[in-house]
Amino acid sequence: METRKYVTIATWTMSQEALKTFENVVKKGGKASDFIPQMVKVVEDYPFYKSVGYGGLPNEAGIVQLDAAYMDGNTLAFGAVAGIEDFANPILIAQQLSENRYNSFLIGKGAIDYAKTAGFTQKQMLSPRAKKIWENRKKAITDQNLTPYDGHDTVCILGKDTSGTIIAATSTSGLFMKKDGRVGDSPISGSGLYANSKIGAAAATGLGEDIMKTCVSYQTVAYMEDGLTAQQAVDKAVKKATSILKTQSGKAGDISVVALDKEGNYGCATNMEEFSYVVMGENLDPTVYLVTNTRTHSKASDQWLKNYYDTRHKQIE
Ligand code: SD4
Repeated sequence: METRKYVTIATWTMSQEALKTFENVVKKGGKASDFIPQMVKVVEDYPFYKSVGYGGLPNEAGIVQLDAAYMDGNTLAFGAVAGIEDFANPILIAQQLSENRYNSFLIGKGAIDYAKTAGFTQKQMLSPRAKKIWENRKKAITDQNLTPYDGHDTVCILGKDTSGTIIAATSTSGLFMKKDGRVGDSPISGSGLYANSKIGAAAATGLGEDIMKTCVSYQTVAYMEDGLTAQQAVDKAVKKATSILKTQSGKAGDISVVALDKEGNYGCATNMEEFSYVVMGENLDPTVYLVTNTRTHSKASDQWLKNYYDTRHKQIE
């Protein structure tokens, strides 16, 4: 039985504004292939999120290299870019590439040349704020002998529209202080995202190297195909990925996954202490929830949200 005619779920609180912006479009029967990339664009354009689009943190060499992907669950069309520099909205490039039968995933210079020829908006993506954070972090890594690889949040947005089309999209500046040319899971089908309108969709955020070892997005969709709901599937997939990694490699990085199924149920699971996600749908206003690695879900309080936004907008010394 169909639970919700339409539903959208996104990783991290940073997606809240994007979902709110398109709430009416979604309700009025907008197409997920239109509104999902536009929602991701809102997050890419927002300068205070240090892990996506403009304001995203640069790699070890001080260059912002972005990854993004788009998947259409009706046709399984898939497009992606990796390590793209100086373009405002990698998600729009990924979506256009998904229309290609061949050459639908481009990296580095090839992606840049394609985007230039296609006329996508060019932009210097290193914001003054991101540059400062990068400089401070570089110094802290040397002074305090810290591990450079933390502070990374990919925006993943999944949507089922009133026609039953399911779309998945991701966009990220990747792992903080990544090496030049490093690509994570976000633009990789089955790892960072997967969508099939006949079943459901899933998308992941966390340590790309570990997500790619477990293909957790595909695994989540496969569990839905076996008959599990979005929440049951995502719980099982995150648990399995974490346990395989711990057993076979000795450790598991952060993995958080959002999912929705064709009935319009949504789900989210994490192996982190706390992870935030945003949902919106039929009879469901845009709401931020917190999930824990013990599978409790609770609505984020006003105070929690205030602290979140205060931290994001804090002056960087
Ligand atoms: C990556 N998975 O490049 C991305 C980063 C991320 O939350 O999602 N962080 O590995």
